[in-house]
Amino acid sequence: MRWRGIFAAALAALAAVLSAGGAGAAWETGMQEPASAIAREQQWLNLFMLGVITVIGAGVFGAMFYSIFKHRKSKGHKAANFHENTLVEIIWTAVPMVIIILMALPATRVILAYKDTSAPDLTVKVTGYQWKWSYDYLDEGVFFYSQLSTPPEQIGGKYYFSDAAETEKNENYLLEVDNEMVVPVRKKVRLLLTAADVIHAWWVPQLGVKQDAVPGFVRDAWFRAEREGVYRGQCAELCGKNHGFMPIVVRAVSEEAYAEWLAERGGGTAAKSDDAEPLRVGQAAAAQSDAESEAPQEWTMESAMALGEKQYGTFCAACHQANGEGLPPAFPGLKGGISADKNKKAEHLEIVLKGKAGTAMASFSYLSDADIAAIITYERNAWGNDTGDLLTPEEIKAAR
Ligand code: HEC
Ligand SMILES: [Cu+2]
Repeated sequence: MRWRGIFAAALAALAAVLSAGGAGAAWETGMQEPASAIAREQQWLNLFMLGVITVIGAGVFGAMFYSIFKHRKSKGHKAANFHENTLVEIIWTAVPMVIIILMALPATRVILAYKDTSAPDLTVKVTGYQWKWSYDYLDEGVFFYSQLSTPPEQIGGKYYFSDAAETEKNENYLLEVDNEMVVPVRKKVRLLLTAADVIHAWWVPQLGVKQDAVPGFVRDAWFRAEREGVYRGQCAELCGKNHGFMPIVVRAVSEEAYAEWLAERGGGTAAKSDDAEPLRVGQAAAAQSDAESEAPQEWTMESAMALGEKQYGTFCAACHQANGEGLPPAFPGLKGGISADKNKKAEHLEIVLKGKAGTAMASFSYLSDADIAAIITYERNAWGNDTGDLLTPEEIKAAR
C-alpha cells in the first residue's frame, strides 16, 4: 500500500515537471533542425557514433555482468587463465581497430567537406571582439558591428534596475542582435574568422559552423543555408565577462532581398561599379564610423571634446577607464604620460593609429579622421591633462 502511494506521488511530480516544461520552453530533445547539408551530416554522424557506442557498451557490459553473475565464486567457479593467448590478443586488437576505421571513414568525409571553402559565392570577414562581432563583406564594401540587443533591464531585472517594469523576456532573449548578418539563401558563404582581442568562436548550430576566431590568425569556414530563415548562435569560446552576451544571428533571404539589403547598406553593385576604386579592408569600417560619428559642423575645442568623450567611452574606456586612470599594470592610465606631454603629440597619434605590437593596444586606424582627432584631443585635455592641443581631422588624414 505504502509503495503504491509513493509511486503515485512520483508520477504526479513527473507530470507536473513535464507540463511546466511544456509551458516554459518547448519540450524538445535532440538537436536543432539542420539548415545546411553539413549540419545534417554532423547530426547523422552523431547518431551513427551514438549507435556504435551503444552497441559496444551493451555488449561489453552485458558480457561482464553475465560472467560476474553466472560464474561467481560462491557457485564454485574458478577463474580462467588467458595469459599468452595469441588468438585472444589478436582479436582484441583487430576488432577495435576495424571499429575505429569504420567510424573514422564517415567522420573524415564530413570534415573534408566542412573544410572545403573553395569557390565561394561571397566572402565575409568576421571579427570577434569583447563582446561583439563585426562583419566585413569584402567584395561588397559593407561593414558593420553586430551586438546584443536584449535590453539590460531584461537581463538585470528588478535587482539591478529598481524602476524596471515587470521584466518580460523577449522571445529570443540573449539570442538577438542589432545588426543581423544577412546572406543570400542557397549560396556558398565563406567566412574568414579572426579576433581582435581574445579567442572567440563563431557557432551557429543549424548551419553546422563552429570555428574558433583567434587573434593574429585567419581561419576559414563556410555554410550554405538551404532555406530562408533566421539562424541563431552564440560565441562558443569562454572570452571574458560578457561571453554569454555576444550572440550571432544569420538571416538567409532571397537573392533579391539580399541585393536590396546590400543597397540599403551602401554596398553591392554600387560599390563595385567599374570606375569606383575597390574598397580596401577596413575602409568600409571607416566609412561607417564616419557616417555614425555625427562629426560636428564646426571643429572647435568644445565640439571636439564632446565627440571625443563619447568615442573614448565607446572605444577606449574598457581598458583605460572612463576616469583615465587605466587598470595598471595591464592597462596604463592616460592621465599624465604622453597624453599630457606637449612634446609627445606625434607619439600619441602614432600609438592610436598603429597600436603597439605585442600589447593589447591595437590599431584604431579604422576609426574616422574626425573620431581619432576628437579622441586624442579629449585625452590630451581631460582628467587634468592640459596640453591645450586641438587636433583636426586633416591632421589625422595627413598622418595616416
Ligand atoms: C584592449 C585594451 C585597450 C584599449 C581598448 C585601448 N588601449 Fe590604449 N593601451 C593599451 C595598453 C595595454 C597600452 C600600453 C602599451 C604598452 O605596453 O606600451 C596602451 C597604451 C596607450 C597609450 C600610451 C600611453 C602612454 O602614456 O604611454 C595611449 C595614448 C593609448 N593607449 C590610447 C588609446 C586610445 C585613444 C584608445 C581608444 C581609441 C585606446 N588606447 C584603447 C590597451 C588598450
Ligand atoms: Cu566571445
